[in-house]
Amino acid sequence: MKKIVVTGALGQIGSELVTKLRDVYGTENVVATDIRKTESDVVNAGPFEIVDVTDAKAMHDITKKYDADTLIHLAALLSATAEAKPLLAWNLNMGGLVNALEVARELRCQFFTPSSIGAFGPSTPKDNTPQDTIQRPTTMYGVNKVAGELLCDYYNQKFGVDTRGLRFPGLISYVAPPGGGTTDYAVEIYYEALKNGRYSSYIAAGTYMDMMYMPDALHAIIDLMEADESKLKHRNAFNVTAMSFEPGEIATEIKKHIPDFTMDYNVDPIRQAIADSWPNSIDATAAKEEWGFKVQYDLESMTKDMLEKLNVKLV
Ligand code: AKB
Repeated sequence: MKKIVVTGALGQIGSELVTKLRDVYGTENVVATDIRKTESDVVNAGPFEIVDVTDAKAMHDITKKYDADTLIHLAALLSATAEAKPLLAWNLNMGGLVNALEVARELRCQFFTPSSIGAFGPSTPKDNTPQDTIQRPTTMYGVNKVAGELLCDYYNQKFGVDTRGLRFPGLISYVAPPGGGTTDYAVEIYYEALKNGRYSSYIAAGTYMDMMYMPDALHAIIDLMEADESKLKHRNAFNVTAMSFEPGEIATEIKKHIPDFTMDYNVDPIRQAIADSWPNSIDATAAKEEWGFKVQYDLESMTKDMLEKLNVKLV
């Protein structure tokens, strides 16, 4: 049985991944860590420790204390926040990652950290973006993600650490709201549709980005971590996606459930520029071939589920 430490456990992915991992591997075998504490199941329903990922010793001590063999490193700033605070992003995203990799090296842990579609840039082919292609991002977040992919490759090649990672698209979930991302509009729109019947999109009409529903993202992390290592050629940076849409298309889908829903646009130039530098849609063939990546949800089934679950949550 795995013994797993998760950093950034109260963030958008961690809030659901910890619960899922506890279901699969047993509550006592999944240690959630974050820089803060909240009244939530992640904190109250199993082992939880406060850890600042820029504190290498603290991360090492907690991983050792629980005798963990797996480290899932999620703590990071997302794209829009990183663009507003580039130096903080460099220090947290890169400093945290190198500390986590050092712990994995010293304590011989299997390692996972997410990359992103943000690892691509304006000179990357925009449609059906290949697995192996040009990566010259123009955002601090993208610079962190490319450097992170390379650093994880380095720790594998140089020290034999079993590092694995996914280039996630925008993740959509009804559990924990995202914070500071460019794709967050595709989460906010569901909340606003249910609460106010309208939404003002900060992303312009016609801007396509890849997205995935959180249950598929959680499956993908576990499937990749369980995959036969000998089959992984792209171990740290698999393109994964479930759908690609622009704001008008998600609005049309929501209207099928809430006929009076309306959307207008109030474009945020900073987040729009980030979105414009990312692919329209990426190719996930390598993930399918090397470890059997698959998804359950498309825009239609995700929208139905999101609205049902959020409706229950918001009453
Ligand atoms: C963001 O928008 O910053 C993230 C991502 C695509 O990495 N959701």
